[in-house]
Amino acid sequence: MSAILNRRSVPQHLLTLDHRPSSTGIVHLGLGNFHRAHQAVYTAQAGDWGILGVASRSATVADALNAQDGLYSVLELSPEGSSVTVPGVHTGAIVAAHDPAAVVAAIAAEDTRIVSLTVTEHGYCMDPSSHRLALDHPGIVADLNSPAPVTVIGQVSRALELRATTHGRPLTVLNCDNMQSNGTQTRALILEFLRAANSPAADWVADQITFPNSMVDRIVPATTDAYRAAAYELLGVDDRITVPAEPFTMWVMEDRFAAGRPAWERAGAVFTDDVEAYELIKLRLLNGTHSLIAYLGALDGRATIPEARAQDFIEYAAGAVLQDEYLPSITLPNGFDVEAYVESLFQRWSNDALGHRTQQVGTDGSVKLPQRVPLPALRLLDQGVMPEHLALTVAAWLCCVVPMPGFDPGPHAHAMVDPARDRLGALADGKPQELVRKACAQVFPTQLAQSNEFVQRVAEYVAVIRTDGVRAAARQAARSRTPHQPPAPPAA
Ligand code: CS2
Repeated sequence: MSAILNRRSVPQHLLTLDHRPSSTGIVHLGLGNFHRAHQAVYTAQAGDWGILGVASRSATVADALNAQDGLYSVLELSPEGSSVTVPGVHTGAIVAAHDPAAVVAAIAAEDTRIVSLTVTEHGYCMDPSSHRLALDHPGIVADLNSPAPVTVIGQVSRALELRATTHGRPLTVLNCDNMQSNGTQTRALILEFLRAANSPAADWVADQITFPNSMVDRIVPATTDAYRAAAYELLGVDDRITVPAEPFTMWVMEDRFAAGRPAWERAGAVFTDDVEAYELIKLRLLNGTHSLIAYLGALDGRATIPEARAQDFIEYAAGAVLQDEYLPSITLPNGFDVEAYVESLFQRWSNDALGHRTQQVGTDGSVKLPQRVPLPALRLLDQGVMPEHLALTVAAWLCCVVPMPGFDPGPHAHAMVDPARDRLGALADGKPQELVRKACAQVFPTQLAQSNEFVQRVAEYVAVIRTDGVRAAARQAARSRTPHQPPAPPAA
């Protein structure tokens, strides 16, 4: 049996932080692959800031991380080659579902200066129509009456309350999920929770706690045995929890930290007040287009994003949704080279050494698409233009996760996990028009769900995918496309 990765067996030259961190300044909720290939990598390069990792439910990563002395490897993969590093920045790991009170205590500890979050879009318990806290969410209902909260919003809120009533030290809550205005939204959700709980700490939180907005970016697939074997080749020891990642990485955030922060700029993080523009660029051009590639790809039998993107009809649809429908909805920061950015996106989606799966990007569409599709779609609808490829995105998603009777979307679509799958599945027996109308009402903000023309167009694409296949639907969208006209230059 080969040796396990730990402080004794790790090849020292691969360690980013060469000593065990002396204290825990950051409590991080969401110990998935993304955090471990992104924020943890930046933190390891930024000095002596330890991270306590909190897994939400599964003990797999937390147990392995503890057994490996807080170590794991990041396996960087590209067609040019592969390499591995070991950040070495975690001081331990716990599982929230096993011990919610320990999570509250860790966030409330005096030494904790930042609580950061990658709990995915559905970890925030938002009402899809209003984007406010879902006060009827069973977890929120329970947390409003319990000292051992089960939701992330409940855990952070109760911990802030505890800080307020004990040592009173400020803290930063840093959302690192793909949500628009992620810091501002988190602040609103936490204040809503505290006010609904009649907590006297609400005003203290509003004053003392900062919630910087941030944009995070790195493509990070799920770990498989093939990645573990590749990491073993480079490490010479076994790492049960290696994280595969692309070489590209980007992090842009507001510099509003109430109790200090690591020098993340040493690792290339950018601090700016103009985060919203970067968030929109990332959420729409990358994530929005990614969703379309994933759903079209899965319906076309493609296992990975690079295989999907290599199909001419998908490359065309990706270019169309990006150029005609997402890009015009964004005001670019001064000096931003959008052509180079778009070219780099297509290159990143072509990384076949990474093999990012369509199933992974297609997972959780009911909570990802509301962050990506509605505002750009409404903007065009207001101008009298039908956003054909956004309608196709929604139709392809529905065909993947709520296939109508007699339609088999294939194995990659079946493998997509979606919190709304069962709820929406009950709608599959009706006509496409009914299915789409009810599904949009459950998932999207009211304004989009009530756009009859949009709902009608999505339903048409659902019907075409079902009877003639995804390629026929993409051909129809290409024929109906309204290419974006850049605004005319002002008259001299
Ligand atoms: C993807 C993202 O799964 C998805 O929806 O679009 O996880 C994407 O890979 C990352 O945001 C890249 O930074």
